[in-house]
Amino acid sequence: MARSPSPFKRSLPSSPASPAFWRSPVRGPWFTSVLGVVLLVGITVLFVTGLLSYAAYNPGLSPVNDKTPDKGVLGFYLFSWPTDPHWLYRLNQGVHVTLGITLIPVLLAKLWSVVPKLFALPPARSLAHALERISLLLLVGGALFEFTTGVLNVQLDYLFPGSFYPLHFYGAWVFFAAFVTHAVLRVPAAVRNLRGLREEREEREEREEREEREEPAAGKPSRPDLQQDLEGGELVSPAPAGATVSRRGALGFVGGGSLLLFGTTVGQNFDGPPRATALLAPHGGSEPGSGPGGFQINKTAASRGITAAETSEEAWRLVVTGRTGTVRLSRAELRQLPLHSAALPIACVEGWSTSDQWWRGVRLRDLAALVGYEAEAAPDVLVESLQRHGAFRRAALRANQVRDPRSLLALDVNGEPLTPDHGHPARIIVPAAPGVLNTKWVARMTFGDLG
Ligand SMILES: Nc1nc2c(c(=O)[nH]1)N[C@H]1C(S)=C(S)[C@@H](COP(=O)(O)O)O[C@H]1N2
Ligand SMILES: [Mo]
Repeated sequence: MARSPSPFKRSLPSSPASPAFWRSPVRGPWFTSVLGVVLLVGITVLFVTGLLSYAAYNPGLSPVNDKTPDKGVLGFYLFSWPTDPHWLYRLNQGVHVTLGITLIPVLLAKLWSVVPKLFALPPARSLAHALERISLLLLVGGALFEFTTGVLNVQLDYLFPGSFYPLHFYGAWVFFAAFVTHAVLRVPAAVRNLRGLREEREEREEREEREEREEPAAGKPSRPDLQQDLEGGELVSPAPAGATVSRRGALGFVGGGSLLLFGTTVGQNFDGPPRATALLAPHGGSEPGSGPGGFQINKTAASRGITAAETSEEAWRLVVTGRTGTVRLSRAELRQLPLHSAALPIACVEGWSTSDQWWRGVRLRDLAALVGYEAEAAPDVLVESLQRHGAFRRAALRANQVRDPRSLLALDVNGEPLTPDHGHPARIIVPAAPGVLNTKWVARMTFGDLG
């Protein structure tokens, strides 16, 4: 039986450099412009919350909290992270991580929508065109790098401990420089496209209404794709395959993906039943259980090599050093000092946080007073844990954090002594600070100006 030759087979180009190679009818300026405008807003928020998160880590207290070389140049904006409002880091990091994860489908769809341009030949038509394409490589590479390192860090428990910060931080600057260049070049066109398309649609609807009233058209002729005439019209396939979904439908699909990621992530910012909905969020490798210590645990005592022998009443002593020398305190002696309470959350850089917990312990500024500092003139402090290996066994706090009356060396949480996993015999808790500064199993505190 003779078959009629397919009209496409012959003409289908095999090279991705040819526009006709790309056949999805979804590609076009509208789809790309909508996604671009969403990313413009979203990535700007990611950049700002990211820089703030970095400031909250106190990288200026070198070389303890962060060892990124050249952070002095890129960190020109750094400032003493405030202690108010006490949920500041919880909000900042919740937005940074949740929004970053939610934007993944938008980013992927945006890259997909412009992928034909990646293959366009010649590679450069002019110097300006060459520069633009290089900036696009930095943009795409930077976006993939920032999203990948971010997700790996959140999901895989600090895959690059120590090196994650410099990677993500340098990457953010490179990426954002390319992003700003791209936005300056492209946003005007995206906005014109969206505005033009809306006006065009309104006009057409009016015209169609009028036509229907005057002479009901039988079988309207199909219109050419108007998007070809817009900026970025070369994205429209010259040989589109049959549509399986409308452009709006495709956008809805992307939005649905984002909503799904959001819905399975956002719960990690809350205690109780919402946390169980955070299917995609890692749980730090341990179940918090119930009772006073029943809130999220990042690293367990066992996993950090903390033993019952070294935290016992007999063995453990807090060593506090300052201007007037060194003081050693047992847990019983710490309990003789004035004890204060504060309701504060744990908010991890990974993007999970707890509600406020009731902490009770000795004010950091009262400990500073034991070694020769007026409470109002307390300096920075270096806090070191019993932990011998691994990240986060020591952290530095700034004077403004030490002086805040809610900053405690906590002995109890929610009315009971700390559990081993939450830092027994004593841990730091500071308002508005990232969890990483709330050192557990504290052994030594050294007061003095650090940098
Ligand atoms: N000694 C020590 N303290 C530590 C850590 C650690 O690994 N070792 N992890 C920190 C991090 S990253 C966080 S988010 C909080 C978590 O406290 P939690 O386990 O009580 O919720 O503890 C901080 N204190
Ligand atoms: Mo953390």
